[in-house]
Amino acid sequence: IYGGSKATAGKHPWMASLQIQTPDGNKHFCGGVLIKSCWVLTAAHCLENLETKIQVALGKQNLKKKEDHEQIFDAVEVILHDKYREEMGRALYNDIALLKLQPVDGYCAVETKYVKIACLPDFFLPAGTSCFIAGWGDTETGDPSHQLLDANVRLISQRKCNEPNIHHDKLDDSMFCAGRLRKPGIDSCQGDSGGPLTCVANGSYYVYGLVSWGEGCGLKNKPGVYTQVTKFTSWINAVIQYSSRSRQ
Ligand code: 4AZ
Repeated sequence: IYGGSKATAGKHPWMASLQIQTPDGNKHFCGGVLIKSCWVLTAAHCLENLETKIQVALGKQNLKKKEDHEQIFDAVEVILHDKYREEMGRALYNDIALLKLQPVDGYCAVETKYVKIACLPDFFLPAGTSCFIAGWGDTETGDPSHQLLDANVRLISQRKCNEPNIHHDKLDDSMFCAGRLRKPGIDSCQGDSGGPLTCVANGSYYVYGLVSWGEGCGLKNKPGVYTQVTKFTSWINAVIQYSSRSRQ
């Protein structure tokens, strides 16, 4: 996160860190968001070409420390959207995927002050709405953050974002952009991918977007681009239902 600040413990309890095991310990590679006890939503581009086992850490603040509130799971299923597509030099389309967690002693995520489920949106919010982005990705120093950082961004209209000087018709309806056009330098970046853009509506937090792509980070007229989660709620529900049925 560029232009962010340290998030207090429990502020983003649906925030997940996706990690791969390496010889010198686990390594964070993408964000994710808990949407059901055994399911984490993330970006498809995080999971393509991954051979190794993925672990999902919940309830984390500092990735460098073992923390009392953390809950760690292996991923047992990885489901990428069948229309996920990367067009070189252009955009990531339908950039969404689901991870199923392996229960530990019969349970996946257990709700606590530090681990909670985010709501899925069934509505579209107007341009100008203020939302949060959070993650452990690169900061303006050029290095990723061990501490979970967050920042406030505003939703930008499709029409505005597709203007020639901004993202020039690269956006389709599977994505939207958000940032601070008058205050560049507040943005998501590499390592934040797959993590949530959350907005508050009628008193609850909704995972309205997933960090997907951009042109650099924090650059003027290059707001970050996010997967439009509302467009995928039927896909999400169908994948989860199908997976549960096929296991009975
Ligand atoms: C990336 O490389 C990336 N500024 C993620 C988000 C943004 C740019 C790049 C948005 O994963």
